[in-house]
Amino acid sequence: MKALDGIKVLDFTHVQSGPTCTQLLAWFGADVIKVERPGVGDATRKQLVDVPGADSLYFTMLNHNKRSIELNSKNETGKEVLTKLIQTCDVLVENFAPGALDRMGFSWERIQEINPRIILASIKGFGPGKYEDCKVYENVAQCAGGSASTTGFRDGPPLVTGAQIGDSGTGLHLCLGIVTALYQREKSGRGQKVTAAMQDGVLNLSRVKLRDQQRLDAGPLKEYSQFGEGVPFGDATPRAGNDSGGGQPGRILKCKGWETDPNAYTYFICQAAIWEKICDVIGEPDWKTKEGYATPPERLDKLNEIFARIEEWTMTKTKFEVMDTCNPHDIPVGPILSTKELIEDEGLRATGTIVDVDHPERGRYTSVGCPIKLSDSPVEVERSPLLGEHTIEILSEVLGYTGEDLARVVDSGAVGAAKQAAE
Ligand code: CAO
Repeated sequence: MKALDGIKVLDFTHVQSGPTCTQLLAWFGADVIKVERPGVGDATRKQLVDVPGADSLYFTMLNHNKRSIELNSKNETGKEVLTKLIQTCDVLVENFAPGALDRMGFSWERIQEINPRIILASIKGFGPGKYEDCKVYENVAQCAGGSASTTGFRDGPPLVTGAQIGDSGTGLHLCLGIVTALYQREKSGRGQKVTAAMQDGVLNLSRVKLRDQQRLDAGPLKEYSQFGEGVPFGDATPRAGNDSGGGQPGRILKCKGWETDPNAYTYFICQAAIWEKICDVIGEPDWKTKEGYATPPERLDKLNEIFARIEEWTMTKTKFEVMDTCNPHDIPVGPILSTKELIEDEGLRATGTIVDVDHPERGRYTSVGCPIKLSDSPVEVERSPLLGEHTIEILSEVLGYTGEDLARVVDSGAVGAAKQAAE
């Protein structure tokens, strides 16, 4: 038994943000039916192709455990099938450009008429307002949501991060909205509209930077290295490099081998509670009691000096040796792990967070499994569907088309290559 057993999701999503959300729903046990344009499908199937003729990793890694139906939602018979899907499903998830669903003839009002219990969940780039009609991709959201202006070094340009906080981050937000709406429906009996704007999702994840924006009114941000360097603050939260910027100062420091290995670094946190242990480990026992070093507020204008001394020590060790030495003392450190190291990580494989998946077109590939673990709803990662692989199965088993009626739909051309599949 899975947590979302019995929940049917009409998955009208594409690219990354929406598919991240529906993949999670599928992993929690929902029957996710991905609707794709006949002969074309989700654009990512053919983006960043590494195995000619096979669905790309971009697609396969975002669409596990789903079924695919090819359906032209602008064709009359296609609209009939879509209407039946809306009648049958509990949730419709979409991340089309603004207005696309309305242009297909499926406004929220129409969807509610068809099925008052359905939850319509949408991702858009921006919420209501002057940018509501804009198409948006990941990095636009990172820039518009406060992440880019606060990422990078003070003397460099704004930076985007590798973590897809705009797309996958918003997918996560939407997923939470959907399960919450399903929970409310238990009591109200009604569906509702759930929206998550990518700008809002990034802003939510950048919350601490808005905290710092307001703290600026009370004076300089003493936890930022800029303070110790005597550089005045402007009127907005600055980029702070690798400073933690929070209550426990931290930095990325070089480890043994940094000259040739771009990832021979560790994150090192000077947690106040274990300051004395840090002093012992790095060979500065006098700092435990020395004036200007003994308490956290005293240290704030000396962070560059303190981290330079700690780095002298970390540079004598590999990032894993730093971890092994610091962990027994409860000193919070973290090796900078490369994607290669992560994909080979035995621990992540043991928990199912890194999995190998077999695929008929591309063979075996590695993917990221479900990062959320439910003790009563285990996840088995299954390969993504081929384009239209389940068209006939969905028409007949889910929607009940049989005999001449099924032949009529298949012959109409609304469901792509289903004809060949049926034969
Ligand atoms: N049958 C018939 N038509 C279909 C269809 C189907 N099964 N599926 C999609 N279409 C049509 C849509 O109706 C739309 O047609 P109209 O423009 O005539 O209304 C058309 O395909 C294109 O859809 P789109 O505008 O959503 O796609 P795009 O590639 O032009 O834009 C994107 C992509 C991501 C920029 C846009 O969808 C968007 O802004 N989405 C919201 C924000 C978002 O999720 N961004 C993150 C994407 S991941 O980086």
